[in-house]
Parts: sequence; structure tokens; C-alpha cells
Amino acid sequence: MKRKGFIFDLDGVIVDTAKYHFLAWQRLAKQLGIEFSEHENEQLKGVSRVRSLEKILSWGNKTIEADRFSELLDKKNQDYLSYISKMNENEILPDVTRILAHLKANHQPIALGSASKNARTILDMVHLKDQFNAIVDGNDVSKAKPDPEVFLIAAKQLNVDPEACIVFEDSVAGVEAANIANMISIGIGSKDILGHADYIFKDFTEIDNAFIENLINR
Ligand code: B16
Ligand code: MG
Repeated sequence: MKRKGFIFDLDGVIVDTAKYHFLAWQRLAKQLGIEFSEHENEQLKGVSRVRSLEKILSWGNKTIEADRFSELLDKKNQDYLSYISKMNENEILPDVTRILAHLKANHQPIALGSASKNARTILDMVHLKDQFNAIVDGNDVSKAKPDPEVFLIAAKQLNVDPEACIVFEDSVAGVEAANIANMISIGIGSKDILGHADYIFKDFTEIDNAFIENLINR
């Protein structure tokens, strides 16, 4: 059996924390008097916390002092943490557990490749931390997606060549990062948004075990 590297994004792939990011950013944008809808939120998926606030401020044509910027980042994160502190394994997205178990049964290395600095906390909350052979998150990288750094570090930690890695991603920036890294990109979400992925599925219920085996043996 071949040995590939399977890299999972977190938010929007393993758990739907995008809804909590949305609520926290929306609250903050409202306080700043900046319009913030699902459309804007889509553009923040996979984007780092700092970059997200920069984008929101630019949409509202606002500039603020550095101190206030850090204060707002902290506020957003406190708000977000209050949502995720209530998470449990019921929030793992459908069939994620089946796919992870199937990979494990086939002795495939598994990594997390997330932009979130809260990734480890979230994996703890949903009791999935032990499923990963490597965890690379927002604390480990200096360059945000679409830079491929997060996935390249994950490949290295798994001891697998980038060309032998498969990335599951829900964000435009993340699919782009996987493509730049020469990895197979699997978009989880809508075809309209993730058209540049090698494969696109609505969610993991559409991915059968045979598809995973084909990825392993290709
Ligand atoms: P944090 P992912 C990303 O996670 C989210 O998609 C993005 O919306 C968020 O701003 C980013 O993490 C940073 O998260 O504020 O928790 O550090 O999709 O790469 O798993
Ligand atoms: Mg994501």
C-alpha cells in the first residue's frame, strides 16, 4: 500500500466554526459602523485574524491606531472563544469521523493545516486531537494562505513529499495554497466558489471510501 499525506483544514472542513467567526466579526463590524454580510464573510475564510481585520477596515474605509487594532483583535477573539467553549463532538461535520477512520485503517498519515491560532483548543473540544499525526496551525506559520507554508510544514512533519499530499479545504485561499504547493486539492463546499480545486464535493458524505482508496493508490 502506498503512503500519502492527508492534510485537513479545520474551520469549514472538520467543524463549522465559520459561523462563529461570522458572528464575532459581524458584531465587531457593527460597532465600527461597517457593513458585514455573508458575502464579506466568505472572503475571510482561511484568512488570518490580522488580515481579516485589515480587510474589514478597508471595506469600511477606516484606519485606526495600532493599539486600537490589537484591542479589536483581542475583543473578536474573546467573543469567538466564548462560542467555541461550548463546542462538543456533535459539531464535527458529517462523515469526517468515517473518513479519518478509513485513512487510519489504511495506515495513512494525517495532518491538520489550519490558519487558526485556536485550532488545538477546538480539536480538544471535539475530542479529535489524537487522530492527527501532525498539527500545524496559525501559531506555526509566518505566511498566511494562499501562501503554501502551512501545508508544506505539514508535509514535512508527516515526512511525505508535497506531491504525495492531498488537501481538504473549504476556502478559496486554502485551495490556492494547496495548488501552489503541488498537492491535490479537494474543495469542500460550493462549485461556484471552489472551481479551481482538483475535485469538489459539497461535504464528506459525497466522498466514498473507494475514492479515498483511489487517492492512496494513484
Ligand atoms: P483564529 P482554517 C481560519 O481557519 C478561518 O477560516 C478564518 O476565518 C480565521 O480568520 C482564521 O482561521 C484565523 O482564526 O482567529 O482562530 O486564529 O479555515 O484555516 O482552519
Ligand atoms: Mg477553512
